[in-house]
Amino acid sequence: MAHRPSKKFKKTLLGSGAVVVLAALNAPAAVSFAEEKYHAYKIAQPGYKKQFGSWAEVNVPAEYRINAIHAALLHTGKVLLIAGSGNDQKNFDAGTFETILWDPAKNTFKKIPTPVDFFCSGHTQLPDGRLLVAGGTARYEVLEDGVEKAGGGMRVKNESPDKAVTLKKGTVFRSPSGVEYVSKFDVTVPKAKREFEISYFKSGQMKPWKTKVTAAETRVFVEATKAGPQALTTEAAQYEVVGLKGEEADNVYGLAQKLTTEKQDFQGIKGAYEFDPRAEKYIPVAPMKDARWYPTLVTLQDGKVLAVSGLNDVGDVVPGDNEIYDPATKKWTKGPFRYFPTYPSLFLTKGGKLLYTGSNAGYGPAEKGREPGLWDLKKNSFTKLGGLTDPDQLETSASLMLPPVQNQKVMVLGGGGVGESAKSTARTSIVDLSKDSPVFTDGPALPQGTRYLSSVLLPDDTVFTSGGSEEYRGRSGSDILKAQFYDPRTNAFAEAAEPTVGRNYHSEALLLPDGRVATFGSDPLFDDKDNTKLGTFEQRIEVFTPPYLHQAGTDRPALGEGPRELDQNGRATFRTADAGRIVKARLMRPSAVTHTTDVEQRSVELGLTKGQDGKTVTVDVPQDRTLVPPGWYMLFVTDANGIPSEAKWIQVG
Ligand SMILES: [Cu+2]
Repeated sequence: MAHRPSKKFKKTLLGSGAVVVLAALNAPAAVSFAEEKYHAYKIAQPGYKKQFGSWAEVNVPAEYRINAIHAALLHTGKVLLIAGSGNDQKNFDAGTFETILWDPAKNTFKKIPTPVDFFCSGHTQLPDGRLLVAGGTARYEVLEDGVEKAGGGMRVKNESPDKAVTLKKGTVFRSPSGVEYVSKFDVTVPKAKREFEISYFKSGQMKPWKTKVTAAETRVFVEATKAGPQALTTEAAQYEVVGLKGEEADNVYGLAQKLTTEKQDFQGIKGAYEFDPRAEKYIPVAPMKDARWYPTLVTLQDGKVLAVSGLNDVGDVVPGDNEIYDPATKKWTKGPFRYFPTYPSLFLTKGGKLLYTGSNAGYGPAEKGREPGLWDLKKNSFTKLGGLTDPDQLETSASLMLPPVQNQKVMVLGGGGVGESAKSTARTSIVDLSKDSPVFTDGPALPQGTRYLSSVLLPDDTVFTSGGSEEYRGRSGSDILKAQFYDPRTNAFAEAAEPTVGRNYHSEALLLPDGRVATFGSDPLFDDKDNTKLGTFEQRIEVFTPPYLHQAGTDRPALGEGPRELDQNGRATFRTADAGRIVKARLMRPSAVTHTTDVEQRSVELGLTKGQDGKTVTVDVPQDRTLVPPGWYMLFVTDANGIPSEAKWIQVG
C-alpha cells in the first residue's frame, strides 16, 4: 500500500469542503483511499466471506508479543510459540529467551520459562503428545565486516586411552609460530580408543600383542587473542594446549585447518528438551551428540525421532551425522549418515522411507544435497527423483503431503535461489509416490515467484496457502498479501481473502482445532521499499476463517462423547446427533512449524460407519504407522458440503 493517507488526511477527506484541494495535492492518496473504503466494504459482505473467507487480527497484550520463530499446536489445543532470543543479538547477550503459550479458544497467553536459546532449534510431536525441542543457538553470526579477530573450528585430539580431558572456555591454543587462540566454550574430549590385536603362532602359542590407539576428537570454536594478520592461516597445523604438562601435553593437542576473518556463521547447541503440554514446561532430556542450529526433526513409525542437519558448534553444516531419539529412554543414538542442507523437508512415506523434497532453509553449498529423493533409512540408500522444474530454487520453498496421505502425493511450492539470490519461482510440483517410478510433474503456478509460502492442510481435503515474499526476506517491499486454496482433486488454485499482515522469513501458519488457520511471525530485512531502514520483527497474529465456517455459521456437524484413544482394532465410536450428515472423517496431525518447514502435518482418511440407531459414528484408523505415526491427532468429521466439525483430540498409540 504505497499511499496510505495519514490520520489527519482521513479526517479532512471525510469533511466535504477540503476534498477537492486535497485531491489536487495528492490525487493518488484520494483514489487509493476510495479504493480502500470499497475494499473494506467488499470483504465485509457475508457473500464474499462465504466464497473467500476472512482475516482478523488477534488482540495480543503487549507483554505477550513475541518474535514467533517456531509454532507448534499441542493436544491441549494451545499453541506453543518459541522465540528463544528471537533473532535479536541483544536478547541473546542478555540471556533473554522467550516462549509463549497461546490458547486460541480463550485467547489467553502464558509466559513459559525457557531454559536455553531455542532460536532455530528443531521440533517434532512425540507419541505421548510432548513436543521434542532440540538444538538452538550457541553464538550469533558475525558478518565479515564485524570479524576483527581470526577464528574458526579447532579439532581437539586426545591420545590418552586412560582418561578423558575437559578444557574450560578460555583455554589457550598456541600455533607453531607462537600465535595464541582462545576457546569459546567448555569441551570434554573422551578417552582414546584402545584395541588389542591378538594373534597366534602355528604352534598355538600367543604372539606378543599389538596395541592400537585411536585418538578421540571434539571440536571447539577458537578466536585469536589479538586482532591482526598474524593470526590468519589457511594451512593445517598442530596447536599446543597452553598449561598442559608432561604426558598430558603430548596426548592432548589441537588441529586447525583454517582460522580467518571470514563471516562466522551461527553456531548450534546440543541441548534437547521435551515440552510437556500438561505441566506446561520444558523438561531436559539427554543432549544430542552434535550441536545443531537449523536441524529437522522427524517422527518415525516407531515413535522415535530422527534429527538431521543443522550448523554445528563451529558453524559448519553437520557433515552427515544424524541421530535418533528414543522417547522411551530419552537418549540419542547414531542414525544413518547422510548430508542435507539445513532444515531439510523430510516426510515419512508409506513403507517407511523418508521423502526429501529438496525444500530447505538456507545453509550449505548450492551443489550439495539439494536434489530430491527417497531415503531408505535401513539400507541408507538414496534414490533421486527427477522432473522438478527450477531445481535450483528449492531454498525457502514449502513442501507438504497432500490430503489424504493415503494418496502419497507430495507437493513443492515456490522457493528461491540459494542464499540471498534475487531469484524466486512460482512453480508448484507434485510427485505421486504410489507410482512405480515416481517423478515430479508441474502443478498450477502460484500468482508470482514466492519464497516462504505458508501452506496448511484443511479438514476439507484442500490446502490453504498464504503470504511469503517475492524476494529474499521481503526485500524491496516484496511481501505478498495474497492467499489461495489448492484443491488436489481439481489440481487448481482458487483465490482466498487477502491477509493484511505480510509474512516472509521466520513466519509460520498452522491449522487450529476449530478449523481456522493462525499465522505468526515474519522477519523482514528492511522495513521500507528502498531497503534503507532495518526491518522490525512482525509480532502480530492474524487468523484466517475459511469459507466453510462462514457457510456453516453455527450449523456445523459435531462429535459428542467418545474415547481419547483408539481401541485395539484402531477404532473409536463417538456419539453424535449428526450421524446422517457426516460423510467423511480425517485424522489431522498437529503442526510443528518453523522456517516454512512443517514435516508433521498430515491428513489421514478414516473408515466411517454409522451406528444402527443413527446416534453414533465409528471411525477406523489405518494400522500402518508409516501412514499414521504414533501421537495425538485432531479428528474432524465433515458433511457433504465440506463443512467440518470442531476437532476431537485422540491418541494413536
Ligand atoms: Cu532462521
